[in-house]
Amino acid sequence: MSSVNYRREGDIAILIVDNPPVNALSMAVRVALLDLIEKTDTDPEVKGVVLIGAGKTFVAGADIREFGKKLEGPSGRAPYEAIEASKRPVIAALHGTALGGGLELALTAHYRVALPSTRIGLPEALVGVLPGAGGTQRLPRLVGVEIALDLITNGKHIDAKNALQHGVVDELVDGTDFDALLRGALAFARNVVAEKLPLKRVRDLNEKVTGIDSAVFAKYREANAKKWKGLLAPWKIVDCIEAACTKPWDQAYAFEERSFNECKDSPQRAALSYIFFAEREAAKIAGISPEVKAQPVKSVAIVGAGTMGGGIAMAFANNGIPVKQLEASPEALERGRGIIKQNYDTSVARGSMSQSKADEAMSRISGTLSYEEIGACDMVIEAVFEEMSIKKEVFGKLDKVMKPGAILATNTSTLDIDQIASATQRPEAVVGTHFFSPANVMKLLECVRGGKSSAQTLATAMGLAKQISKVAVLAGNCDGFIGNRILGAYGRQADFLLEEGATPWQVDEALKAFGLPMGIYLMRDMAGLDIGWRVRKYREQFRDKSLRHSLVADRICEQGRYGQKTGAGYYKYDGRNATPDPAIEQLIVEASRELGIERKPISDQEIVNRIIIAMVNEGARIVGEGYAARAADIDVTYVYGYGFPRYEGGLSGSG
Ligand code: 3H9
Repeated sequence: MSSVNYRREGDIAILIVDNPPVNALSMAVRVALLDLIEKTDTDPEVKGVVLIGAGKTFVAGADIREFGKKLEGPSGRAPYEAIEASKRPVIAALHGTALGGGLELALTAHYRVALPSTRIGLPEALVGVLPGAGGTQRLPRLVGVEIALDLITNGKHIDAKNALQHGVVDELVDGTDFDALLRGALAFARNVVAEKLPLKRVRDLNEKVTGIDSAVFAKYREANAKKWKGLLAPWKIVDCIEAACTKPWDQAYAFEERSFNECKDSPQRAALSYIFFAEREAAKIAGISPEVKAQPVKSVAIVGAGTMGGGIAMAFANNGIPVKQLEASPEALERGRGIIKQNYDTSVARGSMSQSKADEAMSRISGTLSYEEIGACDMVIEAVFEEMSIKKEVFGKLDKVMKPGAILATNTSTLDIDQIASATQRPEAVVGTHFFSPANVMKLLECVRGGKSSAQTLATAMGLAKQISKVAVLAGNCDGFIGNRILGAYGRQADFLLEEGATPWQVDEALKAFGLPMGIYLMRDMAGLDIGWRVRKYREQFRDKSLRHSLVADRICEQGRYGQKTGAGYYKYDGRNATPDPAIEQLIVEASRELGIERKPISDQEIVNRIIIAMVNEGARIVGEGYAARAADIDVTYVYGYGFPRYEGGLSGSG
C-alpha cells in the first residue's frame, strides 16, 4: 500500500497522505507525492488537486526518525517545490495538527482550508532544527515578521481561527472529521476551478517582508539571549527571517536550507530529537497490557493546603479539573487559598495569564474540613507533612471514605509507598504521584509504582500527566525514587568538592555555566536546609560508616542557618538576594582540616565532570536495579524535573 493514496472525484484529484500515526513526511511519502504531482500535472482530466491527511491529522512534520540517517531519494524540499510549481491548483485540507514540514507543505499549496479544531505551527526548534522547506520564508509573508519570529522561535501552535485571521488559512470548513473536511475542500477546489482563480503562491507576497528595520531583529535577539543560551536553532531562525526581509527569494531560500542542514547535523539536534522520543517512551508502562486504558480523572481532592498541595491544586484547576482541598482547620484552608490567590495575581500581573483565566481556575478550587466530602472524587492526592505516621493516619481515613475505584495517591518524595499503602485495605489503588516544586509550573510527574499498585491504577496515574499538561515517568519504590536518588548522588559529590577546595558559589556558578537553571546550594537554600537535616538525623542509624561522609551540611544547620527563610544558609540573604558568605568558607575550611583533607584549587570543568558522572552512575544503578524501566526515563526526569538542559539530551548525552 502506498503512503499517499490517490483517487478522483470528477475532475478533482485527491491525494491522501496515509502514514500513521501522524502522517509524517517520510522518504516514502516524498517519493509518492512527487509521482502523484507529476501525474496530476500531466493528466488532462485533472483540473484541481486536494491534498489531505488520512485519519485524524494532516502531516505533523518531517519524519524526525530520518534526521540522522543517510537516505537515497528525492531531497526533502522536492515535493514542496513540485506542489508550488504545479500547473493545477492545489488545495491543502487541514485537520488535526499541521506542524513543521506539514504546515510548510500546506504553505506551498495554492489555497488552504481547515477544520476549526486544527492547530498549526512550526515547532522545529523544539527538536533542534528550523523549518527547512521554506517555512521561515513563507510564514512571515503571511503573518508578518513579529508574529513569525514569536511562533517559529518558540515553536508555538495557533488555532485555525487565528490562522484564518492571519491569512494562513483561506477558509474554515464546518465539521469535525475527515469526511466533512474532504467535502468542504472538494467544494472549495471546484469553485477555484470554475472561477478560474489564480494559482496563488505565498512566496510572491512580499509586502510584509519589505522595509523591515534591522533593529527589529537586533532587539529580538537581545531580548531572548538569556533564554536561548546554549541553543543553536532559535538564533538561526532569526537569521533566516531576517534574510527573508533583506535578500531576494532564491538567496534567502538557499540560506534557509544551509541553516537547516547545520542544525540537522549538530549534536544538539540529535539530543533534542532523542528527548522528544524519550518523553513518549517514558509514558509507556513496562509490563502492563496495552488493553488497560487510563481512566480520565474528572475530579480530584488534595489533602493538605501547604505549598505543594496548593501548587498541585493549581495544576489541576489550570487544566479544567475541579479540586477539593482538605485541611484540618479553617485557618489552614484560608492560608492555603490566600497563597493560591497570590500566585494567580502574580501570573496576571506578569501577563502570563489573563484575569478571566485566573478567575476561572480559582473558581474550580474549593475547600473542606471533612473527609466525607471528598469521598466521591475520582482521585485523592495526599500532600501532608513528610512523616510516615501522619501519612498512614491520612491513608487510613481515606480508605474509609473514598469511593470504590478511586485512586489514592501520595505526593511523598522519599517515603516507602508500600508502607503507606499498608494503612489501607486497598493497596492496589495506592500509587505515588510525586510533583516537583512549584507544582503548577514544573512539567514532571514522577509516578511511583507500589508493590501492589494495580495496572489500572498505574495507567490512570500515568495518563493523568497528559490531562494536566505534564510529562510522566514511572519509578520503582526505592529510596528517593528516580529524581531524589540521583539528586542525593549529585549533592554528595558537590559536598566532597567543597571539602577538597571548592566553594558553594564556585560549584553553583560552574553548574549554571554548564546549563542548569540553578546550582545545588542556591537550590538547597531555597528549599530549606532543616528538612534534609531532619532526614539525615533519622538515617544516621542506618548509615554505612565505611563510606565517605561530608560534615558541611550538618555544621551549617547547627548554626541555625536553614537557608533563605532564615536569611542565611550556604549564602547570606538580603530578601531573596544571595551573596557569598566568608563565614561559610571558614566553616568549610575547618571541616576540611578536621577530616585531614588538603584543600587545592578545583577547576570548573572538574566540578561539572565529577557531578555529572556521579549522577550518571546513580542513574545506571537505578536502571540496573529495575527501579526505572529504561535509561531514557532518567533523562526525562532530569530534563523536566530539574531543568537539566534538553539540548544535552539529559544525563545520557552529558555523561
Ligand atoms: C520538520 O518538520 C522539519 C521540516 O521543516 C524539514 C523539511 C525539509 N516524526 O506525541 P504523540 C510519533 S521537524 C516521527 O504521542 P499526540 C511519536 O513518536 C518536525 N514520529 O501523539 C509517537 O510514536 P509512538 C516538526 C513522530 O497525539 C506517535 O507519533 N514537527 C513525529 O500527543 C504519536 O505521537 C514536530 O515537531 C514525527 N514528526 O501528539 C511535531 N511526530 O506511538 C512533533 C510524532 O511510537 N510531534 N511522532 O510513541 C508532535 O508535536 C506530536 O506528536 C503531535 C501528536 C502533536 C503531532
